Amino acid sequence: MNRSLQWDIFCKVIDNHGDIGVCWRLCADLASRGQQVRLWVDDASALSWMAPAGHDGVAVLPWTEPLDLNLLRLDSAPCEVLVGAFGCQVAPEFIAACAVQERADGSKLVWINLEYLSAESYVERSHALPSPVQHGPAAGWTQWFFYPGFTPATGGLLREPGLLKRQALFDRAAWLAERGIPWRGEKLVGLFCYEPPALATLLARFAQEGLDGQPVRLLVAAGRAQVAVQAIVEHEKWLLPFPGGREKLSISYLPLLSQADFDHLLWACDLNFVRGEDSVVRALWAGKPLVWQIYPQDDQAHRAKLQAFLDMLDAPASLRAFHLAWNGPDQDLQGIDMAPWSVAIHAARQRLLGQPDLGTQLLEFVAKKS
Ligand code: TRH
Repeated sequence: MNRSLQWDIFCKVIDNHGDIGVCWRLCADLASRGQQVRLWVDDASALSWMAPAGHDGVAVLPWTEPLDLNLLRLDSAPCEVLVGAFGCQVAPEFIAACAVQERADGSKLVWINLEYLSAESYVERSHALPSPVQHGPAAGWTQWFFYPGFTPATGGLLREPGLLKRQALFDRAAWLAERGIPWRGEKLVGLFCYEPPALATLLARFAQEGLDGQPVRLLVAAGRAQVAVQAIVEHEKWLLPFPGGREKLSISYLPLLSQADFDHLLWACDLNFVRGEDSVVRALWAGKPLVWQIYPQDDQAHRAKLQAFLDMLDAPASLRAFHLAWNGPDQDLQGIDMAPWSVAIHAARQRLLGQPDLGTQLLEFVAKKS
């Protein structure tokens, strides 16, 4: 059992839900292992649906500029681990307050820069490297880079204790009934995406062929995925070229789900389309064939990142081709080949389950550095 420490995690919401999604998951994971966590976030609005019940041991505090230090009882609960998520610049007034505290009682804090997830090789080289602080009130401290990743030489993936047990107890028919989703045994396909140019082709494919010769029920996540699908299917003539299309493809639009319930969606589906960095990891744990829409970057850096992910999966040719099309600018789409995709994801999941998870590794890392 790790000693209980006071963590302060800083998160800036850039866009979409990944920054707050990963930070919340980390906070809840740490708290469930007996840690005390303050999450400082500039926009906590998504937590109202992502984590409506909050979590014991996690306090969510507004990251205003300047930070309201009255919210902080450093005297009663000094920061012992400081985490800046995804390259954000931790509030300087917070660091100054910690420095005063450190001088007053001789306490030492561990400062972590939590980086984005990637399967690229630089991650192994960069993980756990120190960066000495040269200037300001924290001069002389060290920041440590902590890189999540897919190999034992990285910081690992978030996988909270109890995940596999919850998954084993999951009852898909009961969950669908609770959610009011009609289900007549169709193949269930989860759709969480941005606006892939090939989306119309995918919908047409399902309306023509279903999936693996069976009808499809598409479960569309709230937000951008829903808007993108509706923009296509609400065109009154869209089904005309597909005789019988209404029997082959049904669509259910989902409300915003809590993170726990978003997992249920991934576990319920036979095939998961996911996007960004948190849902792809959750889809890996779900263990069903998955297609990832990577978060696009202006400098095209996401292309190498996608290749590295496919290499990590040891993806069969059809899964690679489908990913390249789904993430590409064109409307073409290759075939869906469920059996080999399933084998690849299952093998990756088994391998990744054999590696220590991120929360465990972070606690060990901090214990060594404090
Ligand atoms: O929303 P995203 O596209 O987030 C992105 C990426 O992480 C990207 O790398 C990052 O730079 C950018 O944000 C700023 O996809 P992601 O990462 O899967 O995050 C979605 C979160 O939202 C995830 O924690 C699951 C959660 N979610 C729910 O809890 N319920 C829902 O109904 C939905 C649709 C999502």
